[in-house]
Amino acid sequence: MLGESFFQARADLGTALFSLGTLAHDLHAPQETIRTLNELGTSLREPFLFVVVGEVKAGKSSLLNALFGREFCKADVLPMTDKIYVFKHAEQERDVHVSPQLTECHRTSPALRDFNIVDTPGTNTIVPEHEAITRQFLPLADLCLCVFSTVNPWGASAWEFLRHLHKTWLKKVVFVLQQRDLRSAAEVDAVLTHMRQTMLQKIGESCPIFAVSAKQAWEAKHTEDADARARMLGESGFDALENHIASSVTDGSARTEKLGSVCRSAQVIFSEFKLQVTTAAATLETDLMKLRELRAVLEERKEQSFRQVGGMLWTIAQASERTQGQGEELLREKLTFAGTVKLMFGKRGLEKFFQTELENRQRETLTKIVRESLELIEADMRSVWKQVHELMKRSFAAHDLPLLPDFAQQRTELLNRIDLALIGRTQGEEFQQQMQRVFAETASWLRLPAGVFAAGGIGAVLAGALTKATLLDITGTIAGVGALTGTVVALTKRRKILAEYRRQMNEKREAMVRAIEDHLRHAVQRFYVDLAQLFQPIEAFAEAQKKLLEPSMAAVRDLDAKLTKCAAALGGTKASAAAGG
Ligand SMILES: Nc1nc2c(ncn2[C@@H]2O[C@H](COP(=O)(O)OP(=O)(O)O)[C@@H](O)[C@H]2O)c(=O)[nH]1
Ligand SMILES: [Mg+2]
Repeated sequence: MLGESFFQARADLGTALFSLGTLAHDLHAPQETIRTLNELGTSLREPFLFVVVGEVKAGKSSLLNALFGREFCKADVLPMTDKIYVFKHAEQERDVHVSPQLTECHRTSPALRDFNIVDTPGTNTIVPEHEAITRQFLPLADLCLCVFSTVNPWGASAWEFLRHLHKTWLKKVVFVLQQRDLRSAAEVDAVLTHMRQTMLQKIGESCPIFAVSAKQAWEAKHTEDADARARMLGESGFDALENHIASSVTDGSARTEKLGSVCRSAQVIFSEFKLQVTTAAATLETDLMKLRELRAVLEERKEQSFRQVGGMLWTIAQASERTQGQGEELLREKLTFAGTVKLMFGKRGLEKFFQTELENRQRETLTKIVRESLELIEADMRSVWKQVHELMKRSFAAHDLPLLPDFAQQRTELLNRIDLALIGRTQGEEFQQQMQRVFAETASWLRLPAGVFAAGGIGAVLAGALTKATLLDITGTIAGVGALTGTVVALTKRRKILAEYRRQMNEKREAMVRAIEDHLRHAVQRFYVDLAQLFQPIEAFAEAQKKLLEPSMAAVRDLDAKLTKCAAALGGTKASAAAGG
């Protein structure tokens, strides 16, 4: 096929441009970029333009038919002297009469997708209009085939036509001595020598010249046997002509340079996309890693908070055990014989004394411990917020790398929102609101009115309420113990009374510690869930983006290979499409 390697390179580049267009679309590239890509693609499809000139019956139409292996120009016994015919590709065959001198022949022949052909009437019959039109085509032409026949190679009109051609157009002219099969080799050589001389004399140029037989070439191209075909093509002189056309017009020409330039433009656009996609992917990877780190830090801090709660509970248990011991001591002292008798006879004095005395002691000790511990927990939680905020600032610091605009914008928005939330909570009211939320259940368990936290820290509020509640219902214990004494003989039962007091108090103390533990653990848990929720949107975003980016990453890899291959095939272009990345 004529210009095979050129068309292969062009097809490869076309495919690459198509993929690039798809990627541009996926990445929401600016309209301008998409338009540029479309234009690059369209410019690739521009067909070559071949113009054929020569005298009537020189064999111009036959030459064209043989070149493309298809009979789309009519080779006539009767010369077609009337018109210029432009052969173009179309889905439907028809002739469009543009003017009395010019007809556009729309043909379905696939070769015409890549080559537009201008078949001119003979230079010896040319009218001024024909010549004017022919001259219009020449500047656009990639090749001008000037055909002479071995039958009558002296055609003066052809030389006349060429003499008026601008030097620039002469560079595109290739001379073809047609119908070579009608003469002997020696005669053909003599004609060629003569033509070379005339060329220098008349037009002052030494254009390439080929002696061919379109008849033989046509037959060759319609021969099944490959060896015979090659031999016949050689004999017809066509292979030399076609090689020349391929190397000077299609492959080695300005057209190839144009492909190279389209390829370079595609590489520039691609390198921008590649940088954006790979930066986005790397950013996502880092973001996700930082988020995992953050989660690990939170997990660590949570463990720490739980340990703190454990310590606090131990202190509470210790203190209340101590107070209980003191109470027991007191009880033992008062359970003298007389005291026991008084108890047995129903006097409530002792009971009242115990109740006030022990409750006051318990309250004082517990309030202090609980308040201090809760203040520690609160400070700890506040410091968690601060730490997380610092970590966020460090981990997601802004960078100047080019990112996909949509991606960059969404990511920044999400990060800003987290930042705002973090600032809000590390200082002032929002933190208090969160504490209120976190301890909401504890508060309702203690029957505290809503909004009570606004007044001060959770320590003061909860500690006060904790001891007022029925946790250490000493009254109940004493009453129970009192009831017990009523039914027994005092002295012998003193030990039993003390034991019962101890049992009940232990039970209540344990229940209290357990209840406090439940609530504090719940609050800590909630605090961290709350905190983790803050990062959920950016995590979800990063995961979703990672999935979304996968096809683009694959496209980038594919395009990298495609464009590198194109650049290498077109030569002279920079070795790799990776230039930008
Ligand atoms: N023997 C022979 N005849 C040819 C060859 N090329 C063209 N002819 C004949 O020459 C005549 C004129 O050919 P045509 O292509 O119509 O010439 P045009 O007027 O220049 O387009 C036709 O009868 C062709 O069959 C060739 O290579 N060998
Ligand atoms: Mg013709």
